[in-house]
Amino acid sequence: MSAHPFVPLAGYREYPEDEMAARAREFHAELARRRTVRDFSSRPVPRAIIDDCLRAATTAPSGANLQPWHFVVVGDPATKRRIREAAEEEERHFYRHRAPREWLDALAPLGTDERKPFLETAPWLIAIFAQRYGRLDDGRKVKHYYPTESVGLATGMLITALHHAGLATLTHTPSPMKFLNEILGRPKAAERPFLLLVVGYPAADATVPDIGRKPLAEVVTYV
Ligand code: IYR
Repeated sequence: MSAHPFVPLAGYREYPEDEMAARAREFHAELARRRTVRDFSSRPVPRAIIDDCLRAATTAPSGANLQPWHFVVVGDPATKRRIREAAEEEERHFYRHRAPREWLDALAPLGTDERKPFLETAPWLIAIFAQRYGRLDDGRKVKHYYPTESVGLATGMLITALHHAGLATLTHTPSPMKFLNEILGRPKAAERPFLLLVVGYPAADATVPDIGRKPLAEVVTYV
């Protein structure tokens, strides 16, 4: 591996403190409007917008900067249908047999069940894979570090970017998700499906559960 030169920190910007405070406040207000949506419109979303949001996601920090992620963006109706069918099969098993009572109770306020029509309705599904290792051009393996953490960070940035652009998302985690490797032709040993992000406009009559976020005092401790 060749050593990289160091260059000046050109992108960093410092703001006057009052401006910094306003930016922090406004950014929170924008993110606080984000809601996970389960009712999607079929209205198309231009691919260029998805690409820019993916560019934003791939700025995430990652272990040794190895960027251990792969995003499969699915717009093809036949592939979306296959994903829906496979996910619903897993979910049927989850809701009817696999989920313990305690888990079903925790999900009750969300009103979820085994039906996942949004997997066909929404214009885009983004299947996010975490790579345990990558490959050099000559085929040799390169071990990745902290792939799960890295992909979690990139996914958070992707959700933020999509929300900022004016799109709705649903973080969907059918379990197990190995069918995504099969359907999308991703290598099974190297890549683990991390989650399936449903992306589009909310349906005109979309509703969301009346649930909130824990207050800061409950989730933050200063020492
Ligand atoms: N994967 C199932 C169940 C589910 C689990 C959690 I944790 C959620 O926050 C929501 C749903 C489903 O998608 O219905």
